[in-house]
This record gives sequence, structure tokens and C-alpha cells, in this order.
Amino acid sequence: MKNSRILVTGFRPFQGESINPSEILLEWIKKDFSIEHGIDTLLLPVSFTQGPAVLREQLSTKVYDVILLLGQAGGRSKVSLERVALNWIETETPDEDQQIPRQGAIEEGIESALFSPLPLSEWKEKLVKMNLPVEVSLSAGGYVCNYVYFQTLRNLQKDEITSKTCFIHVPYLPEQVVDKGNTPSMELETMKSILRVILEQCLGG
Ligand code: PCA
Repeated sequence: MKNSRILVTGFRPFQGESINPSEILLEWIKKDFSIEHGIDTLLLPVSFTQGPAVLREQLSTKVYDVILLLGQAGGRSKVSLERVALNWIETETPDEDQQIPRQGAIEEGIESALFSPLPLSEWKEKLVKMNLPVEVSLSAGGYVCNYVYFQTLRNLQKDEITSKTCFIHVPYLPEQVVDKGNTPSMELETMKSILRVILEQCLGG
């Protein structure tokens, strides 16, 4: 993947949080990586209609080799490399437009899940050897992240575009869990170390 064109996306804060670690990571990538390596960044609304639409608009202007979608998965203790996007939505949490979509398949009559084409196991092995807390996850949940992930993989499939996509969920930051009992969290520096390695892999390093 030498000289890859890369897009990284993150999400705005949601569900009463004042920050979303994926937005903070996006700011860091913008500052430290984007000029030297030509990485594009895009912040998405936590909206079932607007999230995929904003991303689709960006993808209509430029073809990327790699698209890394970042989001927060509160309650997890490791950075999760999401192997699959489920063709399913199931949530009781309204999005930022106050919409709760009906439970069920995102698109009838096609696969129940779409898989990331990126080498997630290789990335995990490399990161675990460096003592960094990473796992491969088999569910991106039933909310906006999974929806955006599924729609992105599906649109690329329909448009026969070869961009390689994966979703990466990150835990809460320590400042988000002070009032949340024993909920796990992760230091921003650890998340950055993990993403740095993944970006280097994507850039052909
Ligand atoms: N996480 C949510 C949506 C936005 C975000 O950062 C999710 O996991 O669906």
C-alpha cells in the first residue's frame, strides 16, 4: 500500500458526552500526519441519515486506497478492530436527530454481514507484540457506527470501488469515566500509539 491515499473519519460527541475520543484523535491526525502524508480527515455527525451521507459526499470527490472509520465504544477496554459490519440495526438510543430507526436489516436480500478487507489479524499481532491493548472484534454494535460501516462497505461494493475500509472503535478516555464507576478507559497516548502503527501500515511502512 505504498503512497496510499487515506481518509480517516471520526464522530462528534453523543449521548450526553462532551467529547468523543475519535474526534480528538482526528484533530491529532490532522495536526501531525495529514500534511506530511496527505491523509484526509472528516468528522461525521452521529446521525443515521447524515453520517453516511456526509461520508458518501466525500467519497464522491476522491478515491481512497484506505478508509479508516473511528468511533467511541464506551465500556470496552481495548481498541477494537472491527472485522464485520452487520446488516442489522438494533438500538434504543436516539441519534443526534432524535431518530431511532426500526430494528431490522439495513438492506433486505443481501449478505447478513460484510467483512473488512484489511489485514486486521496482522495488525493485531504486531500491536500485541508491542504490548498495546488491541483486539479484533466481531461486532461494531447496532447503532450509528455499524450503520455507517455497513453502508460504506456496501456502497464500495455496489460502485465497484476497491478502497479498503475498516472500523476502529476506541474506549472512553479517563476523563469520561470519572463518574462511571468501574467503566474501563484508555489514555489518549495509548490510542495514538496504536493508530500511529496502523497508519504506518496503511502508508506502506
Ligand atoms: N460511537 C457510536 C456512534 C458514534 C460513536 O463514536 C457507535 O458505536 O455506534
